[in-house]
Amino acid sequence: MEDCIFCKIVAGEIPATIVRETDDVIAFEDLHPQAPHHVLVIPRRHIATLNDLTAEDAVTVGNMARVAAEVAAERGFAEAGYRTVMNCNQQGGQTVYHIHMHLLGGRPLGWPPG
Ligand code: IU
Repeated sequence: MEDCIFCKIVAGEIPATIVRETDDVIAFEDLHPQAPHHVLVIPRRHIATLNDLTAEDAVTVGNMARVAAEVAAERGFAEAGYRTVMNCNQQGGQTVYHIHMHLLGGRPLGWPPG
């Protein structure tokens, strides 16, 4: 997708602090962290929103969750706990239309979200 900022990160056309890469997923530091640890996990393939997922994306979405858990473990906050969030469309707070899993950790997180 030519105008997608996250596709450009996948392609290496714009910089990001990449923390993990697999065949189908990459993880990088969020530019505006909302917690001591705030990493975004995205599929390499452009998928605009959660509403666009098909059965063929199931393994990749599972891998996104697995990578998030691995980063949490590597950084030592898996046992303390953390949150993963995938926002969908305007009322869900989605601002970048390439699906991404937020991994937030390193502090207590309130509930419900705003
Ligand atoms: P959202 O769920 O679509 O609202 O999350 C988008 C996130 O992408 C948000 O936390 C931004 O800080 C983050 N981000 C980024 O890390 N790098 C970018 O170039 C852009 C957004 I644009």
